[in-house]
Amino acid sequence: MSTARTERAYQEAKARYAEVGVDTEAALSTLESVPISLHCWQGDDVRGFERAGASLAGSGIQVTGSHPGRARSIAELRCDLEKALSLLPGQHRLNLHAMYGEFGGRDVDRDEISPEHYQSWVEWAAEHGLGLDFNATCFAHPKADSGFTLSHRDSAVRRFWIEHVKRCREIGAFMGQARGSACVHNLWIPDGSKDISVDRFERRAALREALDEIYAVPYGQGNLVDALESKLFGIGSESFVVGSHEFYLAYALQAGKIVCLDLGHFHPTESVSDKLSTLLQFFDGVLLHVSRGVRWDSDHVVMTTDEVGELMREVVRCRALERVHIALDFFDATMSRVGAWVIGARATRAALLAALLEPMDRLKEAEGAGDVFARLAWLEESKALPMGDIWDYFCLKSSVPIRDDWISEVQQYDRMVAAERDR
Ligand code: RNT
Ligand code: ZN
Repeated sequence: MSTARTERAYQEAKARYAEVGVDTEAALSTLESVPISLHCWQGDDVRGFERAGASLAGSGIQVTGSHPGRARSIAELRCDLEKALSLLPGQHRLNLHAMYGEFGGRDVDRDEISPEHYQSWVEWAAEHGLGLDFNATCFAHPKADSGFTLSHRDSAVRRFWIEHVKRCREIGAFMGQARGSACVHNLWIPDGSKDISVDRFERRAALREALDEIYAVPYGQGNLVDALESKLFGIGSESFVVGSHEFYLAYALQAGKIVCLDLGHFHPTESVSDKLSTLLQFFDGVLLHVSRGVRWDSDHVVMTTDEVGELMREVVRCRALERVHIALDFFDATMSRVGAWVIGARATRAALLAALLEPMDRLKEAEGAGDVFARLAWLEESKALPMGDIWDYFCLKSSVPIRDDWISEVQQYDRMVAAERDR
């Protein structure tokens, strides 16, 4: 697709949108500035770079596939991220898990990590203009093998994980300060049981107490935002999950924290997008883990599904772009890992563009007048607007490949990486 054709198509599309009261220039400048947090763990199948070598056993999350080319070192992961970023329009952040520190071949246990282990990530992020987000890693560790961490019945195990998360918050605040942009520290724990539990109250009381201790250390909101991620069930926690949605909702509200909504962590018929307009009444912000669950919390690569579309429309309709932190969360080892990042991040941003291009004035007018027919008609008509031409132009202006040009770039990189890494 030539530059001239892309520009011509954009001008026509812009005029078409103007007819329905949508300013495409304004939409594009907003789209450019909204950061999407890229999850580092898609690059290496959630393994991390600790010396002991992590296994996900007992963690309730599962990576499947054996596509060649997994990143085996920080250098390889950065190289893959750079490739992905070169194909992605708009601003990004990098979302790190604690197990991705630079430990220099030493055994640094989770309760011993400190900011120095993440210094090189801060430098790399600065070089690429990325903000940083962070996550405690309360899984893939012998002390998590029982399926319990912060709510473990043994206080020594609880203490270990409390220390880990406290350190993670310190590291997050360090990253936020260093990058001049608040770091979102998200806490997800696998705690729960496969079968029916009779001490739900005790486990939740233990979690509550652990969280109180963890959050007792204050960090300025400008440096650190604390988020809590609930789950409905996991492998090995089918019957009981300590950190349920209600638990964190109540905890976060009284403690001044925010909650993380992962698209794969609710009943399949439950609408996650509908929760936004409620949460935004009571909380400063919301963290989104944009994911795609297929029958369960399978963490498939994100596509522009109806669900993602509806979620982004709600973010825009709630005028909450400043308060909603958009992060990706999926892991798929059946295909090019760089390709998976690019599909997911482009799909998320394309869904956001579609939301920003919604003929809002027409819709509001119809709704305000009680004209439910016109509202529905406009919702349908908006689907036929030429969004693809606006997206192509956005890619052009962002100096990333237009249309399908990025597919062959990924394939070429993938072949090179596979040849190098899996000999
Ligand atoms: C697990 C949660 C969590 C993880 C990452 C690796 O069910 O979704 O966000 O995917 O922390
Ligand atoms: Zn998640």
